[in-house]
Amino acid sequence: GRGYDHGAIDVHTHCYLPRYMEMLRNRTDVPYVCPGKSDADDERYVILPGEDAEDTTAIGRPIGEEYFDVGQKIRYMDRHGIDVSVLSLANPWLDFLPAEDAVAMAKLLNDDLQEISEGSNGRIYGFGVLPTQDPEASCKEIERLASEDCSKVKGVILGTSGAGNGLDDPALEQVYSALAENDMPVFLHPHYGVGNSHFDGTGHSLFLALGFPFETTVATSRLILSGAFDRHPKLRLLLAHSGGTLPFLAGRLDSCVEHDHEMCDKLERAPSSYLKEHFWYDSVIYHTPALKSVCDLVGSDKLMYGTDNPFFPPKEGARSDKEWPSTSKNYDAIDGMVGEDVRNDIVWGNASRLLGIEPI
Ligand code: 5CU
Repeated sequence: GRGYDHGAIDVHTHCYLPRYMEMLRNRTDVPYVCPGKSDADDERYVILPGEDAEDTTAIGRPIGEEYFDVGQKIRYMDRHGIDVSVLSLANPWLDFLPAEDAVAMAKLLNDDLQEISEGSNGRIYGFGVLPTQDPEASCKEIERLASEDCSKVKGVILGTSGAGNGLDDPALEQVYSALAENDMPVFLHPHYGVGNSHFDGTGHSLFLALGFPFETTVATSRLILSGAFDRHPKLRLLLAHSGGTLPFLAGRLDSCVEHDHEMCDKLERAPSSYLKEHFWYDSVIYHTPALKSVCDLVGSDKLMYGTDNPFFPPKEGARSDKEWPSTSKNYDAIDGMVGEDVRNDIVWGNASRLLGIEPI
């Protein structure tokens, strides 16, 4: 053990629920799942732009039980000192479905999540999924998720596309009202990348290292600049990957808005003040200096533990009993933070307070 008061609450941990996997197996466009080369090989998951290009020899990536089996998730949690996981569907959620299909699928998946959590002895909670293509249906689903029937669903995961036009789309105003009124935090997560044309020849490394956090940075900045938090003072978001580049760029964002004729009078406050009040940040950044920069900007009560499991498995494979280096690296980064209270808050306390999760 690393000497924390509790095992961790992992707020950034994904699962493609069995029902979602079935849907992926029945598709032939990205995202889809296809059989491996032989019966002994894992199926392959084609998820990211370009992964199915004709000139690649390795289509997609192997996808095994670690992506969809909750038993595997619990084994991984036990191996890595994680008491509680707040499961979310991974990207690209329901973005690619026609609205009608997304509405039906969201309900079913959210019910699956509730059922899995109920049978988990307090080890699993969930972030639900919304059919964002249909804002009105999303509002209804938010109300349902806030009811006793879905008590284990503690918030929702959102991508950056919204109803197709980004998060500052006026069509989403009703969704933000519903989220705020129902006290439902949003876990904001990238999928599409920003600046992708600059990443050729680097595999997925720069797309994931830079394109993902750039996407979160742009989507969050646009949301703030749209005045959403002046209109919805109770809206709260948890940002993936420690807020992209925002903890570093917050001062520049403030200064550029202040000096812009079009923007300077539009917001009630400087953009960085919304970053302090309305946002929480996961720790999936692998580096103490980056965690310190989040805490310096917003305070250590806004940072919480995450792993990104089952992405970034060990080289030996996801189902070896070895510790995952990507997971230990995140713990190491937290262990570099000064103060026992601070470390305990990051690993357990902050998520427990935001999401109302009790010790097991
Ligand atoms: O490795 C990847 O592609 C990913 C992904 O798609 N989603 C995620 O959350 N992390 C890594």
